[in-house]
Amino acid sequence: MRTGDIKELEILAQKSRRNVLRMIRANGSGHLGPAYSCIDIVTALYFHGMDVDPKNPEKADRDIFLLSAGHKGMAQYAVLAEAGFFDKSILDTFGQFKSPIPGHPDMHKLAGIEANTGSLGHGLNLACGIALARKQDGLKSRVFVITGDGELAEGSNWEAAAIAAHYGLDNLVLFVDHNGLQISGQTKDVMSFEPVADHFGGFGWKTKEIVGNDMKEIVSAFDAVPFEKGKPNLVVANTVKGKGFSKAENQVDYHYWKPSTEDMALAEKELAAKIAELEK
Ligand SMILES: Cc1ncc(C[n+]2csc(CCOP(=O)(O)OP(=O)(O)O)c2C)c(N)n1
Ligand SMILES: [Mg+2]
Repeated sequence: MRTGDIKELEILAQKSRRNVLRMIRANGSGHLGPAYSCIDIVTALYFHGMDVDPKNPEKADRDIFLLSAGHKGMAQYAVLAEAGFFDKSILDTFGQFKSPIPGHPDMHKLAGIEANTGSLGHGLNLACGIALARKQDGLKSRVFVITGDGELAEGSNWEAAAIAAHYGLDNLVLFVDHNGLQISGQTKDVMSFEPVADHFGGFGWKTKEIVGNDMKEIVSAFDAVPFEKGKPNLVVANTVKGKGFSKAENQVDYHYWKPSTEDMALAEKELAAKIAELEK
């Protein structure tokens, strides 16, 4: 299903957040903050932006999505389940031995996952190779990537930034989940690449800046691709880590969450109220 209806997309994003809670409930813990930060973007990718088919996940001319920041994997699983790539009952196996949805995405375990990620700093490089090959094969399909902002500390990203510009990969779209936090603190203290847009712009990318939890802004960024013929596309998505659970928003401690019974109940209650409000 593809839709441009903003409210419909917002509901799908909240239902995907509900899937994240289901996985954490089953496993006992998970990367809540990172998943909630980017889940609006992932929802828009699958339900608005990308040409993918849950019934034919390997179709040759599909758009490709690489979740370079693999620790956000629950966001992708949640949306894939909502989109019908797999049965929702599988969400209850998250993180368990032999589950198709391990802590970090594994392309050999689940249809719809295009690469193994989790070791930060590799997705953009893979994406460059795929985008270049697709151009050379004359395919119209595009390659979408999400990295974290802390992830930009990996130097490999900057080789990829140069390569993408050199080869004029205007079929490559990078979303930087710009939430200002990484695993152990604020990106500005740990390793800063501000302003992110200027750094990529310096390599020759065409850039846009949006509020990355605002569905309307995400959709209009998608619709504007390619931003300029012959240039790779960067969207600096200003997000809130943990967006969608009041206690987690902008809190580094919720990077990895092992919820108490009370906190899980609160997160579920807040989400149910949001979904009910949107569905009114
Ligand atoms: C190569 C590598 N180094 C370190 C880690 C450990 N690690 C996991 S998440 C994370 C922080 C990532 O921060 P950011 O990219 O901002 O993502 P966010 O937590 O905001 O989702 C780190 C350092 C890793 N997964 N891979
Ligand atoms: Mg971050």
